[in-house]
Order: sequence, then structure tokens, then C-alpha cells
Amino acid sequence: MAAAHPSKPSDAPAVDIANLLSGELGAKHVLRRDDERIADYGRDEGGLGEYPPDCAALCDSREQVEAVLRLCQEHKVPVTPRGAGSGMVGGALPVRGGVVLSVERMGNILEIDPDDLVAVVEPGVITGELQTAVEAQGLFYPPDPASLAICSIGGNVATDAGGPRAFKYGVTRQYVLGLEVVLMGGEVIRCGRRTAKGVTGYDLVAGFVGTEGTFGVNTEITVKLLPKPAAVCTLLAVFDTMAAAGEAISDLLHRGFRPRVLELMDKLSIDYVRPKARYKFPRDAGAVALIELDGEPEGLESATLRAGMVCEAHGAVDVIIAQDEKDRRDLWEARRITSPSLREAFAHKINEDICVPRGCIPEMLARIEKLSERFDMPVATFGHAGDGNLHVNILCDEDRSDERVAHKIDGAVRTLFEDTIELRGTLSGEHGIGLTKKDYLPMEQSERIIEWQRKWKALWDPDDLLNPGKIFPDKPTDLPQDRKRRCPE
Ligand code: 2HG
Ligand code: ZN
Repeated sequence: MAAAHPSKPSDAPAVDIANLLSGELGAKHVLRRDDERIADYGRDEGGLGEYPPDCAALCDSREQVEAVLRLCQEHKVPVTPRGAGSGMVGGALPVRGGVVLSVERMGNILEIDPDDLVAVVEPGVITGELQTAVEAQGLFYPPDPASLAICSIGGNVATDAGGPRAFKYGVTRQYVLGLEVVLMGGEVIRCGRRTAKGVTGYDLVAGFVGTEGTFGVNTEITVKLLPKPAAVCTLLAVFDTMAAAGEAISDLLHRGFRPRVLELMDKLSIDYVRPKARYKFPRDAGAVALIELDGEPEGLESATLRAGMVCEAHGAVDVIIAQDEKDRRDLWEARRITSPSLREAFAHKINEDICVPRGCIPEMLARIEKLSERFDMPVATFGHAGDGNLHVNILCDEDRSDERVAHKIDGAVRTLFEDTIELRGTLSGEHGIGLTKKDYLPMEQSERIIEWQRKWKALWDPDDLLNPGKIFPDKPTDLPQDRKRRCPE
């Protein structure tokens, strides 16, 4: 049962903000605290509990977003932007109460232009729907977060989301060309461009992407498109151990293969997916690699066969090459349902998304195994192995309010992050810092770097009203000095 975290009375706005917003937006755009639907605006996919806001503003236009940010600034009310609520680190939770500004009703694809190779969209467009729409015109929008059926492009921009195809095609930031952003106070700015290249002035777009809704609210997003790859081949290789799968992956890369996807699942992940997946995993499968190549049809099939042979040379016990679209869907299904299957199976799924340099993947996998033994907790690891971006899921059925359990989980998370930093990795490869990782930020970034980021945030939001309480620790860190390193000053 998720814990409730009502905003503290001191946080409660002095004005009746719901009333003021109703006056501006119309009553049907405002949910008040006593409306049962408001609970949906106080939780996300991270399972962090309930943080009901004082009210939710359901905006369907840029003008409404402007009005919300103007009123909230005027009355000093905290406001938390929200897309589809599929985030995993509490980034969209209104931890200081106030208003949740939802853009889920801004779901229009405004333009798809095959000549300029761009699409212009509102932030509430579901990522998978954008992909389907552009693919119908022979185009391609590569970023593919695992949650693409439910997540929205506005949230993807906020977290700079990645996904399996990031290995070849990169993450959201590489595809955002232009943004229309409403700032705290209601000012609207348009930054970036529509052209394939452009170096005029500072790259504000790159600066806004990944700021987890703390700089402004995107109301229009121009993304770059590519021509849709003519052919795709998908293969799944089953290994006895993660080490063997890791070696096969590294061999493939050394041999010059450039798949668009290189995903890995460990034994525990497979065990929880097996009962639901259409593909019947062998009983003793210890690891699975999902590999996908794309490009021109000529030579693609033989390249896939060669990739399969490399896997076999590293001991793959089963190699399946999808023969048609249905096969592909079945193989992908196993990967896509990994996260929800683990969530259903355990009371607590503490999922981290660390990323280590590619050369350190085998060492990181070995350390994760030790972590599970040391803290005596099951740990399922899967994810975007080609990028070094591993989803390390610490799983627990014990009561987290028990101090001993909480201590154990914190110890495991800290150890994981220490190992990551020691291997010159980063705390988050794709989910963001949000609420869950903010206290660990000083493990990776120096105080000075955190201070500069706070100053940057203050430039757009001097009163710290927009998505407050995220990314940065509330109080100075108590971490030993030798761990505060990484960013040279
Ligand atoms: C994925 O790649 C998502 O499936 C979710 O990023 C990861 O649940 C997770 O740990
Ligand atoms: Zn992922």
C-alpha cells in the first residue's frame, strides 16, 4: 500500500488557487482537492507513494499554461508540470503541494513535414503514437523509451529519455530542434530552429532538454525525423550466464557490428517474464541478449546470421531470428514487459538506471552480483547493455517502514552508486534524478557544479516555484569529501 504524503500545512497556498484558476481556465479544467480524480496527479510509475496536490490544472492550450504560470508566480504557489505520469523517479510529484499543471490534453501532432524532415507536436502526444504517425509516411522518430505506449513526448523532453534504440540513434536531446516554452510568470519563448544545422547563439534547446520540468513548460516541440530504415532484423540469443552474454556483446562490437539495439536481461528478469511471454524461454536460461540490426535489406539477413554465429561462439544455447513482424513483436514483448512484471511480483522495486562506460560493463555486472549477495536481496538487472545503461532493480517484499529494511535498501543503493562512480559512470542514464536520487547527486557532482546549476535554475525561476524539491539535495551533503569529485572545477 502506497504511503500518503499530504503537503505540509505550511506549504498550503494562502490563496484559493483552485478558484483563481477556475476563473481563468474554466471549472472543467481544474480538479480540486476533494475531487477523487486528483489522486492520479499525485503519483507516478516509481511507486513512491501519494503526493496529492492542492489542485490540478488540466491545460489544453498554450494560453492556459501561460495563465497557470502567471497566477502561480503572482501568488507564489508551487507548480509541478506533468505529462503522462510515467516517470520513475518522482519527477512529476508535487512534493510541495500547490498546483499540478497537466499537459496530457495537449495531444495534437501539429505537423509532419517529409521535406524538412521534422514533426511539430504538442507535449501531450504519446511517443508511440508519434512514431506510428511518422512511420505511416515513411519517416522515423528513433527515441523509444520502453514505456512508449503510455509516455508522452513532453515528459521525454523533460527527462531527455532514451530507450533501446539509443545505442545507434541517440537519445531525445539529439532529436529536439526547437521548443516553445512558457516560463514561470507566463512569458513565452521560442528557441531553437527547424533546420538540420544551426549554431546561432547559445544552444538553449539543449539546455532545456533534461531539466525535468524545472526551467519551464514546453508547449510545442519541433523534432528531427529520419527516413524510416528499409529493413529490420531482430534476434534473441539465450546464454547460460550473464558473463557469456556480456562477452558476446563485446565481441560483436569489436567486430564492427553496429546494431540499433543491444539489450540484455538477466536470469531473475527472465524468470519473472517467462510465465507471461509468448516466447518460451528455456528453463535454465541465465541471460538473454536482444539484438536488432537495421538498414538496407541487402546484406542485413546475412549480417544477422553472422551476429547469431558470434553469439553461438560464446556459448549461446538458443538463437532465434524473427522471421516476420509477429515473431519480432513476440521477442520484443519479452523485453518490454520486464519492468511491469517485476513491479507486479514484488512489493518494492527500487529501480536504478546507472550507466557505466562500455568497457566496464562486465566489471559492473560482477559487482551487481556481489551487491545482491552482500545485502541479501534479489537484484534483477536488464536494460540497454550496448550503452552501459543497466536497470538494476533491487527487489524487496519486506516492510520498508522497518528501519532495518530501509537501512539495507539505502546501503545497497549507495554501494551501487559508489561502484558506478568508481567505474567512471553516471547515476542516471535515462530516468533522471527527480526525487529519488537527489540526495545522491553529490556523489557524482561537486558542490560548485551543483551551485552553478542552482544559479541557472534561479535565472528562469527565481522564487523556486517550478517543480521545487527536485534534482538537488535539500541540505548540504554529508558524504565524505573524497567522494565529492568527478567534475573538475
Ligand atoms: C526499461 O528500459 C525502462 O524497461 C524501465 O527504462 C526500467 O523498470 C526499470 O528498471
Ligand atoms: Zn530503460
